[in-house]
Amino acid sequence: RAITSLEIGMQAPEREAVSDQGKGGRILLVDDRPSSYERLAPLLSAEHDVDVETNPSEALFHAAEGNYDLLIVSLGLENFDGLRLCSQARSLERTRHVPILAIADAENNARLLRGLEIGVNDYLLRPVDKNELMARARTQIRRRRYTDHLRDNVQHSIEMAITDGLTGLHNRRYMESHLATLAEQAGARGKPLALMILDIDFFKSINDSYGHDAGDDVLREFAVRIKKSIRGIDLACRYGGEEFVIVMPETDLHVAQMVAERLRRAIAGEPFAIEKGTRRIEVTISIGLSTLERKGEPIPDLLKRADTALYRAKHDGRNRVVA
Ligand code: GH3
Ligand code: MG
Ligand code: MG
Ligand code: MG
Repeated sequence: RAITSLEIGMQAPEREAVSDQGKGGRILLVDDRPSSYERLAPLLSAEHDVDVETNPSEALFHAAEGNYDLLIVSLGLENFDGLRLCSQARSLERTRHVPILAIADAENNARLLRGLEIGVNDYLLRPVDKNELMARARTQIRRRRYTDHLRDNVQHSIEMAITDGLTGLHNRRYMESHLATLAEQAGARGKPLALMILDIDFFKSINDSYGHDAGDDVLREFAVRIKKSIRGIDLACRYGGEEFVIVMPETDLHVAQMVAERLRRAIAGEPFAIEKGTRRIEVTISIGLSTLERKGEPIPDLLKRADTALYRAKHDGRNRVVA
């Protein structure tokens, strides 16, 4: 029986988790007692890459910069509070997901419990048993790799769900879920909001004359030019086949008209390369503009007005901006 791609996708990480021995990890050992780290570091080094940080005030920085698979923190440090380091590591973006293995003295139960509360993943009691140290380090490193893998998969799925595959712009679903928020924010802050629908003129005849691949080239290049002409806070998406929408927060009609006109010229003024750059063709677009008229105005009304304006731009001869 053939294995389906779905099964492969589901089983791969589990297989990896089983076969991954948790060896060869990058470990940062934070410990300022020579009697302790001089014993632990060589043990760990037999299987892993180990850095020792004996200066506690540098430890967080070191941990954030070093891309570690595991932090081993000695809680009984002489000169500083290991627990505080653990809690800081948990709140810092760069170290949030790095597992922490704490080493504590048996008599200091309260500190140990506190450590587990703030996100220490596992602990060892002194005197540290060699086999226990190695096994717990491996377990944490293995889990870290597995959860990294899962997180990458989830992130990838989310990106796929909100991105248009052809152009790399956001897709319609993302735009629609975001537009309401942007409109609400604009309303609440008393700021303007502009929206434009851009539609390639006679796109069907580009496909008919030069083929579907050439049409796709035009769509991709169009998206590149859109990205170049908008700000970071603007939201651009491929709304449908050869229709795009740009939402511009904090932009009034006058400014939006200038942006739209600049974009129209950026398209009409520079021919598009197709057929692997061997041919260049003229492309024009029409743009319909609308702005938020009042607080709480329904999004469909905003889109409808831009669409009506676009229809007029087409009707009036194309290659133009209508508000
Ligand atoms: P107008 O100036 O009125 O906008 O005319 P038009 O030809 O651009 O408009 P129409 O809506 O009739 O045609 C749009 C065409 O876009 C039809 C469809 O085959 C094509 N199309 C839609 N999505 C894609 C795509 O992803 N790739 C390519 N190459 N063509 C596409
Ligand atoms: Mg059309
Ligand atoms: Mg069109
Ligand atoms: Mg169209």
